[in-house]
Amino acid sequence: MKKEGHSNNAKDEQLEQFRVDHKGKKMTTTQGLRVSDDEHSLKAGGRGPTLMEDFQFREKMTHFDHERIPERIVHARGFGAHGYFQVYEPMAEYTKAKFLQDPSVKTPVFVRFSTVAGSRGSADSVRDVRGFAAKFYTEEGNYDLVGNNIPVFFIQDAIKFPDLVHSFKPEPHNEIPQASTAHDTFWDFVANNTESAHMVMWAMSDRAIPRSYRMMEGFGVHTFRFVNEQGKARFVKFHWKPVLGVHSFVWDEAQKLAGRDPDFHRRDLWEAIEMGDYPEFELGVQMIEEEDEHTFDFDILDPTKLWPEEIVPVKMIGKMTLNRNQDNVFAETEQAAFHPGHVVPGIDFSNDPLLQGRLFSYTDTQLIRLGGPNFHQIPINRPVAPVHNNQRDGYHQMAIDKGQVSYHKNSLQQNDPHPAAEAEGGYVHYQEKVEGRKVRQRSDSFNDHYSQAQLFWNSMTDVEKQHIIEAFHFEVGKVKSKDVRQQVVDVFANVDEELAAAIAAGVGVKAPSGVSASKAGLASPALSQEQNKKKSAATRKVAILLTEGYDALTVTPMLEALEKAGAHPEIVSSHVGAVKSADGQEAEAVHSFLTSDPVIFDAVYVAGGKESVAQLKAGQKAAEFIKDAFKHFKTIGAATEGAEILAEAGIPAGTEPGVTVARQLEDVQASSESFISALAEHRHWSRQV
Ligand code: HDD
Repeated sequence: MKKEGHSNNAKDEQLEQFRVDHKGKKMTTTQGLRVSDDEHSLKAGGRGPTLMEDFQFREKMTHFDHERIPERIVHARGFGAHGYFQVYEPMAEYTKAKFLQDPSVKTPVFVRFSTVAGSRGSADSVRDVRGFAAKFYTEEGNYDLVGNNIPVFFIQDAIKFPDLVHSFKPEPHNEIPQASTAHDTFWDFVANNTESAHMVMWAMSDRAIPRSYRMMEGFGVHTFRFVNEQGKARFVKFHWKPVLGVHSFVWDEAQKLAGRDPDFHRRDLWEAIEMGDYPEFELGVQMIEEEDEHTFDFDILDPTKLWPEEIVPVKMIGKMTLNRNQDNVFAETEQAAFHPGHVVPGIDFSNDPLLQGRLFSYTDTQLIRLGGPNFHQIPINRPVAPVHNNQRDGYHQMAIDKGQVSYHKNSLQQNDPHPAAEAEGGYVHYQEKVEGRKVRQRSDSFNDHYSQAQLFWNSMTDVEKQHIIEAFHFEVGKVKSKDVRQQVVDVFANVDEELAAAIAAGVGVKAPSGVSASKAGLASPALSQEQNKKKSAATRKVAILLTEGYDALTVTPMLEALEKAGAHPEIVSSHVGAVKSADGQEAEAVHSFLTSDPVIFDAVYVAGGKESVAQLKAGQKAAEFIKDAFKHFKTIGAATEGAEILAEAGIPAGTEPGVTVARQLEDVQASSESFISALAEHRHWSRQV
């Protein structure tokens, strides 16, 4: 049975062959033998020892003992979803990639979002970079865009990747801390490998605590190449832009969420898809002509540099829609094997030394993680394009390759399978002319570590700057070595003196002196998420606080307004289950104050009704709920007696931004509309907390 939302595309049909539905079936062993009893091992007498003969026990236990595979060395914690991609218009002028030509074609995709540092069971809401890996199942083979939600990287050369990762993973002597860069070794790495300065600025910004996987950008990071049918190449960078806009948590909320709902992001993605709020991302490209390669004040091969959108505009070329949840997390998310080297004709690499190293690492890691060279045959990894070559055997071989011949060239099979000419879709690498001496070196053009870190800082609004400073205070404040803390401050003085002084003030070290003045003013407004905020209440979760005896007239108009805006109200009450209004209507509370928390909602509304409000006051939890939501700059509303809870929470209604109160019943309608407009603002930073 296909679930609603199944996309019925070529990949889905392929996966269907592997799906197993156990409903209504008899239990068997893995050999297909029917099982008569699955409760008792085979014993010599009811109290006697288990017999060696018990093949059923042995099989069940052995399988269980082998259920786990190694987690990913980075990006271990992740969650995937299926969907499709459609191009807006033919891209033939720039690339011959077939999936980028016909707007009527829906190319199946599987996307895996992830955190980077934490283990597979770590919390979703930690401060970290997010992975954004998309697999396009094109008719020319799989194309993987394996990116992050930050457009630059910490290092410039892949040979440093193991060092970087060792520094941010838990420290080896005591395996502390989990899923966090707030410790000595990471900041020691940063201070002594200053190419990381730019990415660290992003990692300390709100980008590293996204509200949802559905509300973050994605970037291919590296410079790739587009090549068209005529063989003309252009440099290209890839962007994913979320249709809902980019939104983040506040840090206190993110930390609380790690306890209240460590699965927040996967739950959010799963539920959005189940409810039909299909996440959408537009794909954009920035392109640079080959002849302009050296015309910028940064090297386009340097992965610690972005191309400011004001200089190289992003052309939106298509849209991805995620419309189907996976059936089995292990089979799909866990076994998905991405690789930046999975390309199709029309997409090629650049000499970015980080990308070049990645082209080795990804297959290598799958060999250990997925147990051998046939991981491409695992259902989620299979291309929808046919596979024919002379690769044979190996662990977990699923194909039954027929015939006598498994080599090339041959005469016994008329040279089949035979290579395809370029015109037949054979992949031909772009014939870039390269020459040089063999050297272990980095180009001098990679030496500027600070200009773009500064550009990022200059592009932030005051609130965003404040959040960055607070993030530094938290992270560097956790570093035990005073010497490392001082080094960090000294390094960031190269980015901005004010920033460095502000960091120093929070982490007990000296502010820098005698550092050269910062380059005045260069900014890229596109980098600020506040300045580019998309206002919408769609898909937001709103807690409606009420209990027995609530006034339904204060609830119905609000529920209608929220539904119209595409938001999702959920009732939080003193108990889970049916709640009766004063006039005998019934509402279903899906949460109690015990099972929920303000951090899982975007806004809170307190219903009116004498009896309900009196009970909420007596229970004390409602005022606490409101206080936290207020502290996290969220929209708060109340009607009639509900305003008493706001007063109890110490919120001066009517004067604070994002707080709407309907004093009279006749105001509820208008107040609901103001509530929706406030909700669309996402946060109310001008609030004094
Ligand atoms: Fe990587 C996984 C993204 C640099 C080596 N990487 C991995 C994933 C993402 C990225 C999203 C998770 C894929 C999934 O969901 O399964 N990695 C990036 C980006 C980078 C980057 C955007 C810089 C621009 N990575 C990078 C370097 C190396 C690696 C320089 C090594 C030379 N990455 C790996 C890996 C992983 C991986 C060890 C772990 C699991 C996997 O590949 O499949 O091979």
